[in-house]
Amino acid sequence: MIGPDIAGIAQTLGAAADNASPIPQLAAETGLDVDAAYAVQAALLQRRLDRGERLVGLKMGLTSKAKMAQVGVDEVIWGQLTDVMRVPDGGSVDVAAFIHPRVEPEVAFLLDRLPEPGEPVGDFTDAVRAVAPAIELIDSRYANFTFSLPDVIADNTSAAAFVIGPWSPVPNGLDNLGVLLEIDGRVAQVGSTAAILGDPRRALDEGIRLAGRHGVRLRSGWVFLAGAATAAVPLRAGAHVRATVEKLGTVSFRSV
Ligand code: OOG
Ligand code: MG
Repeated sequence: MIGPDIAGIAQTLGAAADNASPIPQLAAETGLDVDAAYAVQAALLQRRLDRGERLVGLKMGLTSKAKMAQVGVDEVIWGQLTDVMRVPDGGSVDVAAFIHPRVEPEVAFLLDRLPEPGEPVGDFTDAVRAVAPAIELIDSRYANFTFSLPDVIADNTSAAAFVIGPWSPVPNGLDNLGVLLEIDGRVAQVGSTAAILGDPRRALDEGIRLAGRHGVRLRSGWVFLAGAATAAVPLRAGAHVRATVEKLGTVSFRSV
């Protein structure tokens, strides 16, 4: 049997992102399973590297029940972040570059000394140099923001842009910090880091394990997004978006 056309699907998804133009879901029709979907994601990343982008980190997706329920997919997934997706703290983003952008509050880790493949993360403070509040801007390339598990994996887990706040040393506990997302000064979501796999530190173990299955090894100096603690909120033009994580501070950007 001939398998799905990995390069062709990556091309379709890449063009949808470049043109901010939605496409129908494609996994069922093309017979894409989870492994093939990660192969599409790898091809999409290669397409970005070929045009000069740099791989700067890894993001986890669907590490909280709120997120799983919002999109109707209940498996932890991961995607890849490049330098052009990074928006400076306090910077601005043009919503016209996206199809139907949403924002979600996250916790970011700055990676330091990672274990060898197959080894567990020993001391978290060896593996992670610093932590920061973050905002992820997600933008599914599928119409109506609707997808299956392999669809969203192939689409680099809806990764579109991210903003990292000030880095702080790793605090004593990360497992029960209040999380707030505000739009134009109004509360849009409230939650706790406990929503992220019970403790966002667990997201790193999962990231190392799941990405390792597909030959992706996390690197010192990378940014790691542990996944949203709350559901995502649609982003319109002219909004001021701010996320606050207790003990870690705030991060913000504006949309135009
Ligand atoms: C998939 C990406 C999920 C998260 O933090 O849970 C994600 C999506 O919701 O489109 O980034
Ligand atoms: Mg996210």
